[in-house]
Amino acid sequence: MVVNDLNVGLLREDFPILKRKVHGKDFIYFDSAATSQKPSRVISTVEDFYRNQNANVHRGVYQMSEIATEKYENAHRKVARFINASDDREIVFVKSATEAINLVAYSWGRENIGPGDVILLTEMEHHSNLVPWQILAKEVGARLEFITVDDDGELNLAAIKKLIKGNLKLVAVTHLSNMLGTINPVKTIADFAHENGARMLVDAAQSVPHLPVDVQELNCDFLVFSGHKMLAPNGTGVLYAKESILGNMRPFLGGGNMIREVKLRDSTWNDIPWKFEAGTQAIAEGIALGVAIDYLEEIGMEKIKLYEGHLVELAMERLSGIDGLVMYGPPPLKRGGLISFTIRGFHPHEIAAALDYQGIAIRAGYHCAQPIHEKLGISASLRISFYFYNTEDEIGTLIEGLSSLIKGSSP
Ligand code: 7TS
Repeated sequence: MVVNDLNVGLLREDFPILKRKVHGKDFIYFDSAATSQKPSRVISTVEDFYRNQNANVHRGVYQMSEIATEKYENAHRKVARFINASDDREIVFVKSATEAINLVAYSWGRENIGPGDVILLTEMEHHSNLVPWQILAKEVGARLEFITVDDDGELNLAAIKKLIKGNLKLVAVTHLSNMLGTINPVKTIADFAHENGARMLVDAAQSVPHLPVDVQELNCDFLVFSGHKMLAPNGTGVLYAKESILGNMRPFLGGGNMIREVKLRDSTWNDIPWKFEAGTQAIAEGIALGVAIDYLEEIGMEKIKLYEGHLVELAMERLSGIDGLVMYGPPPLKRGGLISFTIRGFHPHEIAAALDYQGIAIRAGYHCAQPIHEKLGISASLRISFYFYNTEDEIGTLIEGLSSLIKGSSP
C-alpha cells in the first residue's frame, strides 16, 4: 500500500514481529504509544554489538573499546542532528523519558526552585511529568499550578496569566498528549515561560517518534523522549538541555565516567554530557538508537506525520459510526496518531481482552494519565495508537471486531 509516498507494505517487511500470529490471527499492533516495534536493522545492531564489538566505552585504549566509544558518541551526534540541537554536548543518554525528567527535577530543580516558587504543568500530563514535580514541590515548598484542559481537549492558554501569582520557575508541558492525542503549542508556551523568567521543559515522548521536532525552533530549555517509542531498544532515552543550563547543573548520579578527578574526600566533574552519564550505560542499545534515527530519517518525519494523520482521520470517521462510542480529544488536524475512547455499557478491559482473541493489541486503562481521566469523569479508556507500519486494512479489521463485539453482546 502506498499512501502519501509511503510504501507501508515494504516498510512492514522490516518488522519481523508483524508477521506473527496471535490466537491464530494476524497480529495487529495498535499500542505504539506504549512502545514501538523494532525493525530488523535495530535488532541486528544489538546482536552484532555483542557478537563482534562488545567493550566498555570511555575507558579502554584498546581498539575494541575505541570503536565502541566512537559508535556510542556518534549516536549522540545523530540524536543532536535529529532534533536540531546546536551542540552535541546538549544530548544526554538516559534510560527513558521518565529518567530524563527526574534528572532535571533533581539536578536543576533542587538548585533553582525554592519555597513559594511556581511549577506550571497541565492537566493532561503523563505521570512521568507530574510525580517528579510533586516530589520536588513537597521537598522545597514550591507550588504546582495547572493549565486546564477545555472540552475539546486543548489547553486553556487564555487563562494562563492568572496562574502566575508567585515566582514562576518552570513550565513543563507534554508536546503530544498520550491520552487525548492533542498536539500542544509548545513554542507559544515556551515564549510565555521565558517572558516570565521561567524555564521550559517539553515532554516529547509522544512527539519526537512521530513528527519533526526542532529544539531551536521551539526554543525550549529541556526536552525529553524515549528511544523505545521510536524503534530503538528499551533502556534508551534522551535528555536535551541547552548547553548554558546543562553546564551549570549539578550531577544527578555519581560514579565512574562522570568525573574528571577523584580524591578520597572530593571530586571534580567530567565535561557535559558525560557528567550526566554515570556508570556503564546501555551501549549497544544507545548505538541502536542511532540506527533507529537513520531509519526514521530515511523515511522522513514529515511523511510519517502525514501518514499517521491520514490513519487518524480514517479511524475517527469509522469509530464515530459505532453506537455508544465516545472519543476524547481534538479533531484529527489538531492531534497526533492516537485515539482514546470508551463504549457505553462496556468496561475498557473487557473490550481489549476480547480484541486480543482477534489478534488485535490495544491499550485499556488510564495510560499513566489518571488526572485527565478523572477530569473527563471516566476511570479508564481504550486507546489505539499508530505508527507508520499500521494500515487502513488493520483499522478496518478493528472496526469489524468492535462492531461484532457490541452486536454480539446486545440483547
Ligand atoms: N511522557 C509521555 C507523554 C508518555 O506518553 C510516556 C510513556 C512517558 C512520558 C514515559 O516514557 P517512559 O519511556 O519513561 O516510560 N507513555 C506510555 C503510554 O502511553 N503507555 O505506556 C507508556
